[in-house]
Amino acid sequence: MQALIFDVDGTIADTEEVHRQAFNAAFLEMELWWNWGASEYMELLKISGGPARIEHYVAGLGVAAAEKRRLLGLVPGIHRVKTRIYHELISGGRAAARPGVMRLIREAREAGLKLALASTSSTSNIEALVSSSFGGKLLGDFDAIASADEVSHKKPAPDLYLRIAAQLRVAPADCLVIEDSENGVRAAKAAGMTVVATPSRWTATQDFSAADQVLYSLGDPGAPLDAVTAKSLGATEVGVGQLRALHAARTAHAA
Ligand code: XBP
Ligand code: MG
Repeated sequence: MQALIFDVDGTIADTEEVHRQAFNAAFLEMELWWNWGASEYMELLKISGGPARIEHYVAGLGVAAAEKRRLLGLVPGIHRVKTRIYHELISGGRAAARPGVMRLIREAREAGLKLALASTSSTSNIEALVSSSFGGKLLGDFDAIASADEVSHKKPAPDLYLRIAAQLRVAPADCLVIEDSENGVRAAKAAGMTVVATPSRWTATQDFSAADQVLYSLGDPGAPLDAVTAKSLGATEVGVGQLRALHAARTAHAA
């Protein structure tokens, strides 16, 4: 294993509640009568990418075809308003880092692994989140940051992960990915990488059978792994050693 790649939304921080609030605030600001509740948003999260998510929602509205076309024409503007509001909310520190993420980034850096972020969201959203929830200097810890802005096919297509591997100059088989969603796991697996799923409350009902390991937390001294997981991993938190073992086991299995 030579590189550790983190998905962003839902993986390094629980951002989806902030995204949901930003979508709803944008709908209000643009005088649309939409409001995405938590359970509806859990369903909509199966569509990667904000613009596509709004389009999917419009397609399901019971309105005349001409009205649907008009609403679809508004999507880019709605998403721009949503992104502005998301930046305002996120810079207020709304999304806390998930347990173990900061620790694992530090340990991976000390172990000489290459580090990257891969998100379906935009580069500006990634920078706003990392600056507000991790301290701006952490951005410098990443050897590559890739976002949906740079690829034509979003997760579950492998494009974003293949792009990251190329930027890192590491073979996909030598990369391990941490992801919170089924689309993300499928994208990384399609790219030929080892994948550890860390479902969030928003993705807990999705199918993670394609993942090489499913963990509900990476663990931290203050938030140790549950006893069953700790016993199977031989540790109360996931460190570089545990990830190396997972990667080796998957590589041996694939051989
Ligand atoms: C999660 C997504 C994004 C966010 C919303 O991305 O699918 O669409 O939900 O952000 P990740 P945008 O792959 O990082 O989990 O509105 O900017 O798309
Ligand atoms: Mg995610």
